[in-house]
Amino acid sequence: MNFELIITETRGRVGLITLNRPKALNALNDQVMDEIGAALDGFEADDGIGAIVITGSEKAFAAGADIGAMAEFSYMDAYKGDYITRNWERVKTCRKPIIAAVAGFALGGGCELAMMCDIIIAADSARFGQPEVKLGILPGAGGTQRLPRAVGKAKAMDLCLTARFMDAAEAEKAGLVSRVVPADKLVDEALAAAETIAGFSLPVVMMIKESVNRAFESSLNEGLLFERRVFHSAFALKDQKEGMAAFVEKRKPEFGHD
Ligand code: CO8
Repeated sequence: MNFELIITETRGRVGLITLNRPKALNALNDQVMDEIGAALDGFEADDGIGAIVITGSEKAFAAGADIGAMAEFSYMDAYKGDYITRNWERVKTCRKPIIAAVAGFALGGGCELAMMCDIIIAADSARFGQPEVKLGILPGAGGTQRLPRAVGKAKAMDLCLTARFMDAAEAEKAGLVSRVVPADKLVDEALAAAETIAGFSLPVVMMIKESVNRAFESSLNEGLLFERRVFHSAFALKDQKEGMAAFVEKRKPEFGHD
């Protein structure tokens, strides 16, 4: 795959996407999002890939949607062009787990892109924020919806209404990120976590992702019912037989990913 604004690599069973628009602090324009979508298409179609990492640079995961590209938009440009859903939703629909490895700024659409992923691992340099209010707009890719689900109403309101940034320690305490690591270890730590995930049964990993996401879409009872159905279906997998046989035989399982 040839891209201009992202770099894609395969590391073992992990697909790595590095945003590569350094002069604009990885600002997310249509081309970047199209390229991320195409990279995800490729990784999803590849049976050799079990998990994906999206990262940016040391200075910025992404400093937001591209302000210059939006500045002269009319309402009809935004509405008719289906601004946001057209290519951003692809991240949400990816069925393989995605880890966001965040160093530096993750602001506006950058924070929202990270929140569309399944796990956020932050460098100690990471700074999260939804500063759209300063531009006369509001978050448009989930900031007012995913952030309160992650950190609660008080902190989400604080970030969206005051535009202040949250550092990595605060983000971890608030529950937005799963772990904080030294900046120079960020990508290695994220790749190691992704490789661990990719070593498990791929269908089970996908079922877990789907089930945890269900928790945000349904009542507890509906979610529990969904989990039960998916749990039962896991017994149709060869990987379940292998996983349990390996435990009983005190050996490492060799998952065949089906
Ligand atoms: N869009 C376009 N260019 C950007 C952006 C951006 N979001 N952020 C930074 N840049 C550019 C700057 O214009 C500058 O370019 P140039 O060198 O040509 O002047 C370059 O990146 C470096 O930036 P700075 O010189 O400003 O670097 P500093 O270290 O001084 O400051 C900051 C870094 C604090 C990150 C600062 O650049 C900043 O405040 N950036 C804007 C942050 C922001 O407001 N983000 C939200 C954008 S709006 C948004 O994301 C809405 C999402 C809605 C859904 C998306 C739908 C598609």
